[in-house]
Amino acid sequence: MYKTLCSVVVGVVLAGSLGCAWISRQSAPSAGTGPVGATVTIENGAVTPKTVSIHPGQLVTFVNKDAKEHQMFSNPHPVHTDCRPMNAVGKLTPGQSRNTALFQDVKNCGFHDHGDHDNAALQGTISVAN
Ligand SMILES: [Cu+2]
Repeated sequence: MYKTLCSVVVGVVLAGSLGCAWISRQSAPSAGTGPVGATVTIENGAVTPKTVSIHPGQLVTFVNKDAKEHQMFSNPHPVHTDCRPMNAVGKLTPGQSRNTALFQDVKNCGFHDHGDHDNAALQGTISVAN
């Protein structure tokens, strides 16, 4: 259908190729560039995986499959200022899940459970890279 449309556009307008390029870009499916870059699961008192990799413009989903509440925030404790998109997760009751905000800066973002901030099993890193 788009091919037919493009032929018409090329026949009528000298700049038809530009129009066709625009149309194919609009109709192309997104290929692995959706907003959800990774998922971190909290289960049996630990985060899995400990490190996830995403691209700028993506977010991470945190899922609490543990039996207790967890409060997931950016490092460093207690100010949580390194990677503010991380702080959108916050408190997760058992069974709850929430997304971070979109990460834009290329950097490594450490996170921890604010209620158990020295527990290495509840610490991890979101690697944001192009
Ligand atoms: Cu904290």
